[in-house]
This record gives sequence, C-alpha cells and structure tokens, in this order.
Amino acid sequence: MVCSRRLRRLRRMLALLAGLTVATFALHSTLLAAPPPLSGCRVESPLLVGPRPVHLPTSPPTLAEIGRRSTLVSPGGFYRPPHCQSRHRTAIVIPYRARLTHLRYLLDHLHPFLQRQQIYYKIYVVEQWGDGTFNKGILFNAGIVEVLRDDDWSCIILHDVDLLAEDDRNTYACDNYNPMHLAVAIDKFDYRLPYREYFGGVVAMTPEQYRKINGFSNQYWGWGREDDDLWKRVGLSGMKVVRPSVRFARYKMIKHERDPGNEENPHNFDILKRTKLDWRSDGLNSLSYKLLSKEQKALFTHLTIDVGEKPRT
Ligand code: UDH
Ligand code: MN
Repeated sequence: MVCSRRLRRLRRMLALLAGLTVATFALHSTLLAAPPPLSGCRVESPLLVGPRPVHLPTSPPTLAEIGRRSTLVSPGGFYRPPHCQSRHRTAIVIPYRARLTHLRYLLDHLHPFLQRQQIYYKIYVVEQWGDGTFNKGILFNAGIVEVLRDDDWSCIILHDVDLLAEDDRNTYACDNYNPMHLAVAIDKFDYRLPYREYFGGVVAMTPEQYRKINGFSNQYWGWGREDDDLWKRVGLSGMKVVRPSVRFARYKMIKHERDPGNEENPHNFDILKRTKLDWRSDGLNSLSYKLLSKEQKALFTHLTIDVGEKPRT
C-alpha cells in the first residue's frame, strides 16, 4: 500500500518535471531561435499601382505630418519590406540647399513609392553648408563616399529634390552593366528628352559603376553642364547609358526659379571641352570636403558638407 502511494507521488513529480522541461524548452526556443528566413520578394511587386499623375497640394505636408503617415520608416529614413526579402538595396542621394518645400513634397511622395516597389532603402539628404557657390558634383561625390560607409548598397539613385515620379513601374534599382537614366520624360520638357545626351534629374548607378567613371567632376561651380560631363564619363570608361521605357519613366518637376548661389556659370562650357583629358584625375580620386554633421532624422539621414570655396578664376 505504502509502496504504491509513494510510487504515485513519484510519478506525479516526474510528470511535473517533464512538463516543466517541455515548457522551458518551448520558451527558450521562442526567445532564442532566429525567425524563419523571409522568402524573396517577387520580381514584380504586387503592390504597384502603375501610372498615377501627381497632383500637388498648394502647400506640402510638414515633416511631422509625413512622419506620422510613415509608420514603417525607421530613423534615418530607412525601410525594408516586412514580409519578403527585397531584391534591391538602394540608397537615394539628394543634393540639397534651401529647398525645404520641395523636400517635403518629395519625401511625402517617395517613401510610399519605394515601399510599393518593395525596396530595402534609405534616403540621404546631402546639404551644402553655407551660402557659397553651389557645387552639385562635390555634393554627390562626398555624399556617396559617406553613404557607402553606412551600408552595403547595391544601387545609388542620384535624385534632384524637385522631381516626382509618376509611375511606380519605374523601379529604383540598378542595371548590372550600365548606368541608368531614369528621368526620361519630364513634364517640363513635354515628356521628351530635351536632347539625346541629357543625363540629369534622376540617375541610377551601382557603386562599382560610380567608381569606374571616377564620380562627378569637382570643377563645376554654379549651374550647368555637370550632367553632360557625367554622360561623357560613362562613354569614356567603356559603358553606355541605358534607359527604362518612356511609357513609365515619367516625372513631374516642381516649378522653381534659379536659386541664389547657383547662377549659370558660362565657364562650365570650357570645362566640358576637357572631360576627355581630365576625367581620370578629376573626380572621386581628387575629392576634398568636410563632413560637418551626420544626423538620423525621422524621414532621412541628413549629411552637411563643406564643399570648400569656388576658386577665383
Ligand atoms: N539644389 C538645391 N539647392 C540649390 C541649388 C540646387 O537643393 O540652391 C539641388 C536640388 O536637388 C535641385 C538640383 O540641385 O533639384 C538641381 O538644381 P536645379 O533644380 O536648380 O536645376 P534645374 O536644371 O534648374 O532644374 C534650372 C533653373 C530653372 C530656372 C527657370 C527659370 N524660369
Ligand atoms: Mn530643378
């Protein structure tokens, strides 16, 4: 009798112990085990909506309002698709100074646009410090050097602050072999290329392609011709510019006047005559700048760059 009662108690204790072990094991595995790997996103995102003309509200939402809408965007303006492994790792680089209204329109538009494309991305605003002459080439070169220190990007999009894509089939990703010109059809130019060699507005290059052309020239101060120089660099380094279909590579440009400090510089035409002679020694490998700050804002990473002074000529 005594023996069987002891046996029952022993059994109960063993069962309790076994239960506890199972529970502990389950807890451990939920806490410690890596989540199952995400499957790859589809080649064509199911979230695309296609052509959608851009209508701008009379004033853009504030950064705080855009922030409240961008629930899936992490500090620094970073996003990764939550349900699948993206095919693209894209850094958006925007040269910038004193265009806050345009930046607000752009961020409000670009975050949802890129999310519909299921891209792993981060938006970088590269601001020129001070009120000296604007130099977009140095800003891009410096910005891209810094951006490539930040993450392992497979594609860099060089993006004017005032261009809004009208069709999300225009994927913000790179061609493996050649630099890509994405702003093929802009409303300002009646949705046509203004000239065949036009290479401005929005451009996509892999880090490798950008290094191969030695980046932008650092010599173009003020407005004009640095994009034409970039076009020539692509050809001189043995590549060509490719473009997506004009049917969907469409943009609205926010209307604006020329900015103070970015007046047209007629001297830039002379520099353009020398691209073939200069491109190997003028660019990423001769770049000089100071990074004054790097801040993770809610909707973008903000880099402030001292590009130096325009040389007296
Ligand atoms: N940018 C700034 N701030 C400046 C100058 C340039 O943010 O002060 C950036 C911005 O990203 C802009 C890009 O550099 O989109 C290119 O400069 P831009 O927009 O001035 O060049 P675009 O060719 O302008 O579009 C031509 C001047 C139009 C004058 C029209 C007069 N009716
Ligand atoms: Mn513009």
